[in-house]
Amino acid sequence: MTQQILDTRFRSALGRLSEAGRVLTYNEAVDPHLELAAYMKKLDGDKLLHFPNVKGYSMPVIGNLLSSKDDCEAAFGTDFNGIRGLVERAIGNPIPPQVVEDAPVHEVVLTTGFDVRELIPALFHAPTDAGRYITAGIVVVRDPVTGIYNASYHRLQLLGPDRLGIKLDFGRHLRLAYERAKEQGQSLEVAVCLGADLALHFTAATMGSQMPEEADELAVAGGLSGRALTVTQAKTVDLLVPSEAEIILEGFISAADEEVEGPFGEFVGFAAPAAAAPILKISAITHRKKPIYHAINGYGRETIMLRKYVLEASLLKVLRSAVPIVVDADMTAGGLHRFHAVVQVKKQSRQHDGLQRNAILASFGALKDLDLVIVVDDDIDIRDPMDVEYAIATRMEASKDLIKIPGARGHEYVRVSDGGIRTKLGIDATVPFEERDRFKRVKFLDIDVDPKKFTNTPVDTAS
Ligand SMILES: Cc1cc2nc3c(=O)[nH]c(=O)nc-3n(C[C@H](O)[C@H](O)[C@H](O)COP(=O)(O)O)c2cc1C
Ligand SMILES: [Mn+2]
Repeated sequence: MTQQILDTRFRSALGRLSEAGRVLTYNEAVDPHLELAAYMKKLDGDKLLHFPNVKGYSMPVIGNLLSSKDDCEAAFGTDFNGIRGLVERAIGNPIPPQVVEDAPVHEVVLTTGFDVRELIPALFHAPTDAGRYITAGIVVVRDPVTGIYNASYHRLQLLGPDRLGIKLDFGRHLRLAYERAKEQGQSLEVAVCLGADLALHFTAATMGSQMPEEADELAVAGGLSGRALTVTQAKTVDLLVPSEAEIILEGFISAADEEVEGPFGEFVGFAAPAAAAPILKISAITHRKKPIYHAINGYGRETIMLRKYVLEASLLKVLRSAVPIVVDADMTAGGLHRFHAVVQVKKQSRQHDGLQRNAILASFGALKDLDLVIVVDDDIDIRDPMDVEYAIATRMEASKDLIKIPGARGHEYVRVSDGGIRTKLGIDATVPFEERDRFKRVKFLDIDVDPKKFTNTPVDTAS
């Protein structure tokens, strides 16, 4: 287990991204109405985008913060294997937050006369959306029954100067806390944190068996980075909030108040329909003197990248103990880092034949939302989709190598499924151990290419 301590604070991460050349700044004026999010979509999956000049607002906006492997590695200051290791240790080794008095997020405190729509450059993301949304807000709450702190992302539609529509899916811990408060006849105090420690961004995106209800997500964030998250008492609600966040919206969700929210384009690529949603009433806005606003496109790479390494770490933890020939796994981009996995195995004897299929079954057991698992041998580059397809083209025989598991449960947002019920598919693209030689790929000389030695001199076709 890694003992590494990382400085995952938001501004430290931004500094590392700049140093690594991972920031693209757009200095011209940009419209938060559709234009900014369109740039994020066009340039998705690569560098962090920085917009210092947002029309109508003084706050700079950043987008695509963690939308690529290179950005995640630069932001965390360790490679993706390191990130997976940190995630793995986090839940079992929580570090309670440390309460501090000196909180940059309280440099400016507004409790009256504010209008969130004028202060925050929340984007109008896509033309089919219902309005402007805060999308990278981490909602921190203390469960009214258990007293345990929870952190989760929830999109927030701007509905008035101090009114936000909040999307609370069933099965979420925040939903549970809200229902419990409702039963007690009380409203639920919350704090929406923007631009917090990246460790908190990761834990807030983690759910299900990877983040059980008993887990205090502020402490798990500390466990992830290896250092306590610093927190401070909020101004108008009885909650501890990350002291170094960029912006915090304090408020409460009242059981009596509902309004229509949506449609909004979600991670699966479709727009969720309009529906009644609870209202978050803002009681205070606090922020740094010069806050940086973070935006995430619902249908964009960052939404799904926030979970990629968490899911891979969970998958590998199960697979390595259940099926030790498993070497590595990748949750692919095309499968939204959630629905498809490529699993790499290393067979070392005839007795290992068949275990690749056990790995398929164990994968489906490990991650509920997985719908497709492709198993390949250790000479296939699982992070190169062409190489994975090569394995399918040359090593998979459809009459024998497709494993179908009908009627299993996946993600309810996948519209082709029946409310989440779907046939899961395993593809065995491995070679039987004894036949490996027959499938060996031709190797060429591993030569160093010096681009300077190549010119555009045309082929002489005259003589
Ligand atoms: C960018 C982003 C936006 C999200 N938006 C919502 C949302 O609007 N409503 C919701 O219920 N879950 C949303 N989620 C999912 C939850 O935040 C996520 O599943 C979280 O881990 C749930 O936490 P919990 O296990 O404490 O319930 C979003 C996740 C991300 C990464
Ligand atoms: Mn939780």
